Amino acid sequence: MFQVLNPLDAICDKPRVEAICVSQLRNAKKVDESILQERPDVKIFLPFRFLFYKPEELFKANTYNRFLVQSPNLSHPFHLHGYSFHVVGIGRSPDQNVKKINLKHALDLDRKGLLHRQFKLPPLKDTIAVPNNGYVIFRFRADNPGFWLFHCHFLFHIVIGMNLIFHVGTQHDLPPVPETFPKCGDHLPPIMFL
Ligand SMILES: [Cu+2]
Repeated sequence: MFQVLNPLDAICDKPRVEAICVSQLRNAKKVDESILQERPDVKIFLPFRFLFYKPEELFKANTYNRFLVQSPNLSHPFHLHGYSFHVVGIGRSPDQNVKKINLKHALDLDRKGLLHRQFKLPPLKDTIAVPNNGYVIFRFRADNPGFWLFHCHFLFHIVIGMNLIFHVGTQHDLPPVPETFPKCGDHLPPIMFL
């Protein structure tokens, strides 16, 4: 008997014997209560998708389309710099007729309270697999000023645009640059082999 962590089917709204979702793990440490309030200060929806080409578009003579083609079962391991976040929900649409979750549908589900969330000691992570055609809900307190990269960890997805920057605070909130921070001129030119 074994259990799968992070099942690809993303059925995470009920306990299962054969699988555990990350959102069902419990944090062994104390969780900041204010993080768990029903309404967060700011709610951000971040939809992303792949562009699908018809074969005749993809293989058109004298063109080189720069987007990737997605395999249908791919989940995207999103990683946030500068923070850990509490994972409170993972899933797919509860509407069996909806095969793909888009922004409009996610907003609609959220408004109706149908996006499953669990607030009992949600685990702390800095990377989470976003299920294909599904969603992840996480929370963090934006108290670390800076410019923080949030991106899919497949490097070939970063280069086609699956990444963004969270800008937290203002220039005024940033600590001064350390005096020992490397600058131009700190390195000698490379040794030349003749
Ligand atoms: Cu990806």
